[in-house]
Amino acid sequence: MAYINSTCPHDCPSTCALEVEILSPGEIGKVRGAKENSYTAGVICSKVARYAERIHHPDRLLKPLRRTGPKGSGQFEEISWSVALDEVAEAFQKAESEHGSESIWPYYYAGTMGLLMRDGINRLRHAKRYSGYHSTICVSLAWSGYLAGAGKMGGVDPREMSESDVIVIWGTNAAVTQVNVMHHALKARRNRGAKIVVIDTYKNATAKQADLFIQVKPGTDGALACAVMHLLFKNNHADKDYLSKYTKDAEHLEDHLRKRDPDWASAITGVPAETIDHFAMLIGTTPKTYLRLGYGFTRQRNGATNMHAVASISAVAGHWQHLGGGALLSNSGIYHWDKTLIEGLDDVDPTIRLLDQSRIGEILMGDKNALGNGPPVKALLIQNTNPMSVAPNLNLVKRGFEREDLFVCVHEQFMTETAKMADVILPATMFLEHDDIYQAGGHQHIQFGPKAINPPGECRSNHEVISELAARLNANHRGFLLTAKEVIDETLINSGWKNLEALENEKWFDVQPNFKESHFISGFGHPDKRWHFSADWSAQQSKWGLGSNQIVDASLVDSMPALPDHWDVLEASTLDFPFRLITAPARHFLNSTFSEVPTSLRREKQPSVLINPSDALSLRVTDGDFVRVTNERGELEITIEVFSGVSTGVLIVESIWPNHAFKGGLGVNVLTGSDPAGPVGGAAFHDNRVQLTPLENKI
Ligand SMILES: Nc1nc2c(c(=O)[nH]1)N[C@H]1C(S)=C(S)[C@@H](COP(=O)(O)OP(=O)(O)OC[C@H]3O[C@@H](n4cnc5c(=O)[nH]c(N)nc54)[C@H](O)[C@@H]3O)O[C@H]1N2
Ligand SMILES: Nc1nc2c(c(=O)[nH]1)N[C@H]1C(S)=C(S)[C@@H](COP(=O)(O)OP(=O)(O)OC[C@H]3O[C@@H](n4cnc5c(=O)[nH]c(N)nc54)[C@H](O)[C@@H]3O)O[C@H]1N2
Ligand code: SF4
Ligand SMILES: [Mo]
Repeated sequence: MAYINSTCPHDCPSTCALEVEILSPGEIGKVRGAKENSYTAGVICSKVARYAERIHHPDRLLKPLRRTGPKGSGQFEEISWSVALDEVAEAFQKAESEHGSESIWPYYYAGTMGLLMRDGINRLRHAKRYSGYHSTICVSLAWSGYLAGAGKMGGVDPREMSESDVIVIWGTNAAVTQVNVMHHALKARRNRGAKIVVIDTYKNATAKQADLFIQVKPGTDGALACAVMHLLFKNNHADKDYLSKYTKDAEHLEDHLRKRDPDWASAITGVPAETIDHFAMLIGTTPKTYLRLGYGFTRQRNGATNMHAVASISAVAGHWQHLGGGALLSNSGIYHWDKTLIEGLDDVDPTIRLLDQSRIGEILMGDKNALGNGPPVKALLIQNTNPMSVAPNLNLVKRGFEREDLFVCVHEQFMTETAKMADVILPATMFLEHDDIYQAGGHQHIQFGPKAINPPGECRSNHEVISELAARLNANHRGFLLTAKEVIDETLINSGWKNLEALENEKWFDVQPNFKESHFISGFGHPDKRWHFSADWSAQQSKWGLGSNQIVDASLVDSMPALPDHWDVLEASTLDFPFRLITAPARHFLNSTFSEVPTSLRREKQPSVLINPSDALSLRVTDGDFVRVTNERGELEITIEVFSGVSTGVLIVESIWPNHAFKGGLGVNVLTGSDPAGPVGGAAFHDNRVQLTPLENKI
């Protein structure tokens, strides 16, 4: 059978190079990882290996639908594409004429990471002066912290792990969320005896494979990093030559860290001082230490400062200079894209307001501050995201979506929780049914994903929908008139890459910058080319295009410590809410995607909360018991799973299960908060205080 080359479109740093078996013009068979791709190396996750189950799922949306019952009732009737698009355009024109163009909010995220299908919605937004979208649900805490130090989003080639002697997997459950990291790390252990260190809040699937597992209390990585750097200085493992040549404020840092010793950090992190000593000695004596930095540890209210502190370790030790040494959070800054055609960047009006993605609840509920004191949001166009499940403060989000005066159009592959709240639903293609181009966050390839089969029913791609809406809304831009392939080809050329034909022939472009650049030997990204130990947090605000005080309170940003530290702004436990809850990902779901796939559902079994045995004992609960988890924002009924790999006082819920899996009709995000964290906003999904009470009826 014929295999075609493609790319996994999902929101995962691995962006795997795929080979997909095509059985007929409308059917796929097996999906496997491309062996020849040096990062994918033939390894993909099990969810995508059985993609046939998702793409040929009997519940795919196949026709446009119009709501007939009350909002959220799930009552819809089929309509034609032209009627559906007319109705959407009419609703947008009405909102615009009554409340101004900013009352329409295109809302999207990374359900597909294809540059055209994901970001093309911005072309419509710019052409029509619709409200802008400040993206904070995933990377803003991590990136702002890293950028404050490095000045550029890039780092050491992940394939260089094969040269590393110590690999530190910091705050990412890589075995679950980006399996290829584990593949490369385990290979280094096999081939050269590299040690794998995992730093996490519980003994997750990644920690189980570690040589050294350091279990921290949630939100305390900044303290751990400070003590490690304290010891590097004290043990003469700080590289003084490197510090003077490549960094700024090293003396201040050394001075500032004098009091931040292992005992100080131990009290904050819960990690024994001897373990901190051992870890600092290990990396202090191992030049080839590779920090693979994750997103998980930054989903805390102090996440940006923690990222900056942790990433500073590589600079203090001078690890960056060595093959196999240094750090990687994301490579997204290495691609010099010119996205003018995709996003309509030649038509930007900087006076148009930005709205915070994570505060969709407040925004829909008319919170003046969240609306930037502008007009209410009267219409939403939603692509590639499922906020009625994944957004924080979900009770508020639901109330917002229930507003009778809000018009909602959702372009989707399935009848998601968000689609159920829509007035008009449009059926969307999947990645093998449209052309798109991809860049990787966790490696360095540019890849193409061609249209390989015909879409089922009447599904249309995001690019088609945006272009057809543009025609009805009199939005003008060349990008609306081109085919997907034409936009991709021109974008490649305008960005200085070879064209699409070359990409198809070569399968992928490996665009890893050379050693000197990846290791910042030719300088970091700041104008002075140095690593900054003293973070300029308000500069991050302007870098992210935020006007003063618009998204994050200026006083919060002013209170951020410049030098690495433990910033004490966590949602600390109280007598009423004695537990700290982390809402981590599950292996067989990807955010809310795949929760419609039977095998994924079967393997995840049921939503459950992991609890330490001694906490279970004192609450008199045991495996399989039903409990209620509550906090100031909401409550959830869920099953108990006793697990000694969780610390006392900490609870873990793995996954974003669908809302309907819970008795109250809403999922885990009823417990998470949407208050914007510094410096640029961001949801602290793993920073929640909660109470847990046993329920009478066991299941
Ligand atoms: N199977 C699967 N894969 C996925 C996803 C999924 O949902 N499922 N999601 C995708 C997406 S959108 C993203 S952004 C990436 C995210 O992938 P990751 O970078 O792995 O981020 P998270 O999944 O949020 O990280 C969860 C881990 O962070 C730990 N953690 C939480 N708080 C702290 C802390 O304060 N300190 C430390 N050291 N650890 C902490 C949790 O215990 C948990 O093990 O994964 C992608 N891949
Ligand atoms: N409690 C908790 N909540 C979290 C997190 C957490 O760790 N804990 N993680 C957060 C993170 S990191 C992220 S990134 C967000 C992610 O949240 P989302 O971006 O909402 O991701 P998904 O839930 O996977 O939803 C993506 C949707 O896009 C649709 N889709 C896919 N491809 C296409 C396409 O080509 N066209 C159209 N029109 N639709 C498409 C899919 O069918 C799916 O319903 O969730 C966040 N929410
Ligand atoms: S590991 Fe990530 S990129 Fe690779 S196939 Fe799975 S979801 Fe896609
Ligand atoms: Mo994410």
